[in-house]
Amino acid sequence: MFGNIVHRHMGLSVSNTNEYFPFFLLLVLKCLQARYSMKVFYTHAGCTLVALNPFQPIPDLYSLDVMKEYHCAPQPQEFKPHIFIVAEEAYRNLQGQMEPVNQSLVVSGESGAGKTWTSRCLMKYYATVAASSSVVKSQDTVDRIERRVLDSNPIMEAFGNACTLRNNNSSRFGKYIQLQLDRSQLLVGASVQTYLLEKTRVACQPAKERNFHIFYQMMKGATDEQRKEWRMPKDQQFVWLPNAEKTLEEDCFQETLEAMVHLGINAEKQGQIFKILAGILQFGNVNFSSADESQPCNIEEQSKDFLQRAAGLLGVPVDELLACLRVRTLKAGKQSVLKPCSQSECSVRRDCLAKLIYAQLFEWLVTFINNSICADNSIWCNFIGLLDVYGFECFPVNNLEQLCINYANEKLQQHFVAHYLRAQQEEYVSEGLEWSFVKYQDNQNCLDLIEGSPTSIFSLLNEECRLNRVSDAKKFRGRLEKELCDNANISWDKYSQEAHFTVAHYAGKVNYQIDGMMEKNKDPVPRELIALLQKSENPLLHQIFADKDTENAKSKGLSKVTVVSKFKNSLESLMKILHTTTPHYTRCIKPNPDCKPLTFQKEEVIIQLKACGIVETIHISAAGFPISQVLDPACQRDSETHSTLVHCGRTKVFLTQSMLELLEDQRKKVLSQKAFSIQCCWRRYQ
Ligand code: AD9
Ligand code: MG
Repeated sequence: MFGNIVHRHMGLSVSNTNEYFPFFLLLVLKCLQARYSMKVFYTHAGCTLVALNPFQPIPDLYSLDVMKEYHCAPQPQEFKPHIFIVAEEAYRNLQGQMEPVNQSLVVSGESGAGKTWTSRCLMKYYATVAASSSVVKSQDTVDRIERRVLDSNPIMEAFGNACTLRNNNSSRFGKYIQLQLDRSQLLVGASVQTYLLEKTRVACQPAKERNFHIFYQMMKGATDEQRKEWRMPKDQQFVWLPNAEKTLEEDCFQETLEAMVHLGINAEKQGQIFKILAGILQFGNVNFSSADESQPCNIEEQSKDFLQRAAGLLGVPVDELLACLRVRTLKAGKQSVLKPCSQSECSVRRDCLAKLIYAQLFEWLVTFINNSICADNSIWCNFIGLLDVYGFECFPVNNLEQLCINYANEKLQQHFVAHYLRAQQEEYVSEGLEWSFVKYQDNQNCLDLIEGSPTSIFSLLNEECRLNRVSDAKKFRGRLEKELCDNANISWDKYSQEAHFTVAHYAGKVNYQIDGMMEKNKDPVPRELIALLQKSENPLLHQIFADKDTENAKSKGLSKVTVVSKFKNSLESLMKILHTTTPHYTRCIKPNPDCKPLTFQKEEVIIQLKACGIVETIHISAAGFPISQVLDPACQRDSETHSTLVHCGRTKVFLTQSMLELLEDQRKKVLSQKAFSIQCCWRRYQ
């Protein structure tokens, strides 16, 4: 849509477009604002779809009828821009091909922009248009695979989303879900891959933010009987349950429970899950005290009841639980030495236990969901992948969690740059087309800074962890300054003594606090804690930890690999998968920072448009040739043959969007004439 405006009405030639960037940016902004005021939330921008968040439900925008309309249209592209066009395009790309390329729908945007909402819409779309009607009729709805795939959402959001300063339903984990389709294009299953859950939130909620939704759902939705069983009286204040008075749509326990039933988590398993969660919650009210930090400490008197309840709920002996929290076991050869912990060490161990249990429970849930929805390999042949990760974040205080989240967003941006902005233009050049390169913001330098080798923020963090010494944040700042001073994307406030650093991300500058970063990266798990949980009488907790080897550091799921190394590897695997698929990009834009309905703040939007390279995308689409077809070798010739609408490259012919539309019109005319003459012939012979 923007491409056409630029090309048709601006009369700009390919060579002079770079100079007009600021002007185009304003043009795009004005256009989006005008559309937003008319409640038009989707706009095509080159190869991407821009989705503006209305921050209020829009009746009928995603109804069954609308889905059908887009699905049944011969040319959905001719309809109003909509997320269903993207969905349909990916779906049709798999149709009728001998060896179709799997598809990926990459949804990006900053926190609160609407990625998770969009992913849910896409899942509903496929669950509707790709549903097998015969299955619908013959089976109970609970058994239907489409239902189960959709039901994975409320569960994963209950356990993995939380209310933050940026978004009441903020995803605190990344998710790539592959919708599996059979030969007849029917949805037969799905598999979910998750990325780095922000588990620190269990034990530490930033000011004005909340813990994961599931805890509030339990607190608000439990029956009196459950409350008793879970030791959660209505008037109990839990330290790890701040801002419980906030009413959120997401606090819907019943929906989570129903989804669990649909996925096969029976009442007994549910009971075990909620006891574990209730046990975690009790930990928050357990405090330790000592005369001074150097002295061994003990549990505070008023905390004893909470510890007792936690032990009961987790099914472990209370004295052993207390011993694990208070005393460290040091291995010296074959001998073990017991060392009492200081007050702060005890609190760290308490938090570590809570985080460990929660993260492993989340992992168990994801595995359970996968077992319930994943189709057998022999049944499915292609997939459509939906990527929904946590969006770019900048809070008053940012630490390793934000560094990882923003790094993931840098990787996605790099995928877009590499796949579209760079690859497309390089292809024009290699095909011998006359092309003046459209400049774009490449974020490679920022990625080198974060993950590059030999020296980067990640490598220095890992080195610090390997040295296994007490980390000093100020010294680490000094190391970063010395080792990374050549990279323009990192800076420091020279006048501040604080241990911090600032990274200039593609989406904006973020100031990171170094304090605590090294410890979070190490993420040490004392083996006594695992040994304790293995003794649990809660069958689920016992099962979760049964195969965790306490002696071998590289045991399953609890390896000594640092957090950033693990995250980097998992994102690299994701990128490899994405590179094998045909990507479709949707850019969600947050029109105001306060999540107010139908409020468009130009300053907010322009920053996001600039950051994601939307103008460059439009330029390349408008001035370039979004459609290319491989030439028959017999017709190959010099690249001299070109017009403004068609260019013949060395091996491909390139068409502009307008040329394609022209050809499509011609094709339709010819086809309708043929249909007419066939009809005439038919009548003559009748
Ligand atoms: V985060 O990176 O996980 O913190 P997201 O996922 O980008 O973020 P989300 O999808 O959760 O944001 O959207 C934020 C809120 O905007 C939702 O809870 C809805 O209340 C609202 N929203 C988003 N998209 C739409 C929409 N198309 N129609 C109506 C919407 N409301
Ligand atoms: Mg989200």
